[in-house]
Amino acid sequence: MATLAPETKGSGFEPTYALNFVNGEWKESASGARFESVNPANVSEIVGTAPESVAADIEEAVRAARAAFPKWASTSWVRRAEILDNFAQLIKRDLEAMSRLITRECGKPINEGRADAIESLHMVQFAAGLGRLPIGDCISSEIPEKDAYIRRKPKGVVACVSPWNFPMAIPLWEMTPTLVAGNTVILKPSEETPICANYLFRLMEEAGFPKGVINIVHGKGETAGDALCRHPDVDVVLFTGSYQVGKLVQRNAAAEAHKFVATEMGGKNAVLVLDDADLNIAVPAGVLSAFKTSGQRCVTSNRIIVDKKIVDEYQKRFLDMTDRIRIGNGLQEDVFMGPLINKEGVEKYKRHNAKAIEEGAVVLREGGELTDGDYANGHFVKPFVYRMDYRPGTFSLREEAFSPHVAIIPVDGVEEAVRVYNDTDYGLAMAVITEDYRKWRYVRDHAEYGLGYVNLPSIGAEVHLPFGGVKNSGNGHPSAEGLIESVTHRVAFTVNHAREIVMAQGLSAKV
Ligand code: UN1
Repeated sequence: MATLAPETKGSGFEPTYALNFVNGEWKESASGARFESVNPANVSEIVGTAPESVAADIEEAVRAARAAFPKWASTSWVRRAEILDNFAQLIKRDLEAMSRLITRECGKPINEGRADAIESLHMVQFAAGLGRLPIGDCISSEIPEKDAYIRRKPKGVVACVSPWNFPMAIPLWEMTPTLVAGNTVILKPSEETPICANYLFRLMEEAGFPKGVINIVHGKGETAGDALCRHPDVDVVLFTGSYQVGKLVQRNAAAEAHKFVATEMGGKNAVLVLDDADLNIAVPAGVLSAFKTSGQRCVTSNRIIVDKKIVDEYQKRFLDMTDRIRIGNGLQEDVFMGPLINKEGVEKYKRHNAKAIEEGAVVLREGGELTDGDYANGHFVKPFVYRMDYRPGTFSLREEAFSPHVAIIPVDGVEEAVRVYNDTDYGLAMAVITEDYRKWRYVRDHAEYGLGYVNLPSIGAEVHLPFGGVKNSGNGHPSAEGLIESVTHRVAFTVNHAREIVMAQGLSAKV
């Protein structure tokens, strides 16, 4: 039975002992219960523990966020941005510690842990920069003496629900534009990565956010997350996670007319390798898209759609590169693929692999769990690679596996490549590999996605772009750069400078 190392027990300010942070105070949940967060590369290592929150904790957090809202909303954008800038400095100071914690808690290799921490830094810097940008527009009126403005106002109390695969960057995609715009937040982070979220809040407290402006409540999705998203005094829910849960959140939120929900959900993304592709780009683009984060990004490609003129050569080179992938504990620098997050992740991977075989996959690399030696204590699996001819309605070509599971699908020409790409209910990320500007333009205009790439993998978005998808991947309200639209109202405001009333549209002002 695993035990917590003595040096990791202690007060609320130790990174391994997460607490809720509500109204400027670190506290246990009302239930007093706690849960463990383990390292998926070695499940006998407890990364830390966190409170198991209940509805009473949510109630308190929403009340605190509501009470803090008026003062925060009337603080200037510049001042709010300065606090975010303090936060950015602290992230810089702690970058390496954050990177290692990310790797220990969610398993991704240290290079990816660092990328997550750097993406976190970039997000905070970007949000701080917004504080000195225009917050609206000045528009002329039909009547010369009238000035019309569009101004952005914060919406109020914003609930943020974040996943484990980017345990620092995604909470910050959600929270930082929200905060600079003058809203107050309550974060319910994934129960897989509470320690990363706790770390962020320790830094945010140090950065100097006033009490009640930032709140975190740990716990399970079905209890804490559900109570938070359903709370009638929450104005906005920002959700990143699975389609099934996102849909439920949207449905429940419809009970309140004022509540707005932005969802970022899954993807069944693809790399489209066209007949003129440079294979020196196409092969690594495929490998990175399929296997970075062990296939656990929502922008992971489970499909590589390859023109049949080059598919044999592509397949050979793709497999050669796949065979060079090192799998192991992500704290070792040369590891490319860490473990899956948990047992359920492994079960899902196996289910998808079995289904592909049942549907006629020609298996090229059989994948499977790694259980010997150092692998025995973690959720390690190998890449599963298969070739499959396209048939409409094929489960394994349409449903997200969230694991290193990838199909090579031969097609005939760019139009068929796009048709095959579009045959899924998702629409998040798409990459096309071609030297022909006419072809990528065709793909740009006919494929369904929120993030498109040419001669790149389907992963690796930067924070100064909107991040979101279409169809079942999201409800059209992207995160990161795109978030400000979801957390502000654009109000119309018109001022008359004349000494009489002159109406627009020729409307008579005579009484
Ligand atoms: C996710 O896929 O869950 O675009 C987030 C990327 C990262 C974020 C991915 N910047 O790959």
